[in-house]
Amino acid sequence: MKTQIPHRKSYVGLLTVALLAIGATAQSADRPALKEVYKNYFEVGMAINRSAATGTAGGANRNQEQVNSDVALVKEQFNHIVPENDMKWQLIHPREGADGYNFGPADAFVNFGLSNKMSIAGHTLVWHSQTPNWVFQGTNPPPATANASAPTPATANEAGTNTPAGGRRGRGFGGGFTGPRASREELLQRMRDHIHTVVGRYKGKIKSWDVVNEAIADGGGTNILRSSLWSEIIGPDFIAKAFQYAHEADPNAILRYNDYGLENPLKRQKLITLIKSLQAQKVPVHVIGSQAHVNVSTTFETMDQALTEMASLGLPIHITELDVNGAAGGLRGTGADVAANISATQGGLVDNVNQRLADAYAGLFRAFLKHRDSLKVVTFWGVNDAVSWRANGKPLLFDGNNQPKPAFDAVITEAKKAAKAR
Ligand code: 9MR
Repeated sequence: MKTQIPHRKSYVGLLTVALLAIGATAQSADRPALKEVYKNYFEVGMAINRSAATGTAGGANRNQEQVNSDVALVKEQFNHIVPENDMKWQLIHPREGADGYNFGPADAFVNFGLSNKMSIAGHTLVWHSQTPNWVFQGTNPPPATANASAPTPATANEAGTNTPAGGRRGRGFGGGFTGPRASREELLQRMRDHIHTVVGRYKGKIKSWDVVNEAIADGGGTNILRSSLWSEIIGPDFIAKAFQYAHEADPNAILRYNDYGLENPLKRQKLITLIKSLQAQKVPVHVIGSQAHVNVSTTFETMDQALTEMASLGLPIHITELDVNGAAGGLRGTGADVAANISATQGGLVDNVNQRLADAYAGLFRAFLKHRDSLKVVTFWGVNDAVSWRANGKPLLFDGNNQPKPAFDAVITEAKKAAKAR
């Protein structure tokens, strides 16, 4: 027996080493990293959820082993991160007042980025969605001209164009907000306090901020801005004010206007009108953030055209929320609304989804590379299909086991082709 013990020990030891080696191979293999192959062109980022940023299971139905694997993949492949949810007003500032903030998860996110030497984007300061009711509630009955009695602007979204759940004012208002509204001054003061506190806290750490998110009305029509409590209470200059406050809070931060559906020429035209008007007013808007929640039918030509027109504004561009919906129900559009997401991920996956996804990603990255002079960051909206907001559309480069899909190889190949052509 005595002789068997060391033998067994060394056998176990060997087995452990072997398993570790296999584990390491399965995790990282010899595959290239996106951040490496694109390093001469642009940063490659991803939206990280709370589980991965804190390294703890809990959210997104991932167990601890899966979270560890997600974290390893993030570190292996990306050099830029954005928080998927934890800096949204509802989460970082759920209650009124100086002690109404919840900085824990956001701090963990920033520390993750800093300790892994990633550049960090913040998301998002002013949005029609995910903003608590108290923000818009009046403490005093406001002057009649500035709020509740204002006529409904003709900018309300048309049915089916991205109308948020809970009415045209957007998700996150609980649908039950009926009391007096804040006055313009009151709301501007809350916006300023929020922006100064959040941007100020991460000054010098967060490099770029989504200052205003999704303010443009969908589709064609004459209305540039969507109707929201921000636009109704403050007026259209809520956008300029938000940028001004963010610039005051951190003069070195790169300030982005962020929106989706800019592959649609009609919506893109509205973006161009909006940005030109902000530029004419010398508003400190520094980057166009184009979300790019696209689908497998989106071509090189479509993205090339979108980037060409956006670049004409003279600002750098960041692709901020890239994913390619592979669900049949998603072929109709490039919207980003959570309420519309159910239908966008119905109907099963398109035929040959892996090949179609790879082809679409190849075309998109060819366009990104063509516009490398304007494009500074490309950020995927999630690390893998399992944690994606659009999981049913299997829209990312890695599957739920963090294995690369053919689309990953296609994206790597485009970088290698570009390097050869230099
Ligand atoms: O991916 C995000 C999802 O987890 C949230 O439930 C949802 C609502 O906050 O927001 C998703 O991210 C959105 C992003 O913040 C803004 N652009 C559209 C994205 C997809 O809906």
